[in-house]
Amino acid sequence: MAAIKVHGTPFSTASARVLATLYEKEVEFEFVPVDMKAGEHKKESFLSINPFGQVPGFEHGDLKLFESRAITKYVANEYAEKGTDLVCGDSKKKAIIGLWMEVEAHQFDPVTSKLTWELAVKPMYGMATDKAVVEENEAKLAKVLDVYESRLAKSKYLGCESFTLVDLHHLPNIHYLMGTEIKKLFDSRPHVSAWIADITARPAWSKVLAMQKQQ
Ligand SMILES: N[C@@H](CCC(=O)N[C@@H](CS)C(=O)NCC(=O)O)C(=O)O
Repeated sequence: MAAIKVHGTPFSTASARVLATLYEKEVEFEFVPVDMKAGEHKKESFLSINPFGQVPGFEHGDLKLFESRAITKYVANEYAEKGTDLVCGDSKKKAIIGLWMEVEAHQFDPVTSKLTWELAVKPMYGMATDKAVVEENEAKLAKVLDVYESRLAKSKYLGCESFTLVDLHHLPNIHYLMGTEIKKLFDSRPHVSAWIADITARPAWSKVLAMQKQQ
């Protein structure tokens, strides 16, 4: 069986999503660091994997993929029998999981990515945070989290009663935002707060954080 290669950096939220999935599925892979500061992701060798010049890139034999959520779905299905079942249930349950994956991608990710950029990434590079962008997206996130609070009051995890890709996809942005003033939005919602404590304690996620520390 051909080896899996993940091209990226564990600090990138999209790369971290793929790494967490591989660790959950207990699938071996080779990590190929991409030096984004040196612009390696815009060079021809990387563009042959992701023509948009963004990490992560993924290779499994002659299969080349990009877009983190497409990669995590491939890994979860290809290795269905290994590690954690990340897609649980019959087709109706899978439809609900699909729905919440769309919610993460279209409601949660756009606002949390902006907040992560403004509050976690920009300060690391000595750049000034745009307070207006924070205010606007904080208000949007509060509304999204109200929906999550009500969903999590009825279901232990967002997709179904067990941990799935839906929950995993949230981990990277939550990780960054828990170190910022946005933490208060999560902490003030008891079911959201318990869900975050649960999903961030997963051993697979700790392995991604350990990769960040090694870089
Ligand atoms: N939707 C893409 C987003 C990929 C993405 O935005 N990657 C960022 C790092 S998290 C990147 O490569 N940024 C550099 C750039 O856009 O030039 C995915 O989920 O894979």
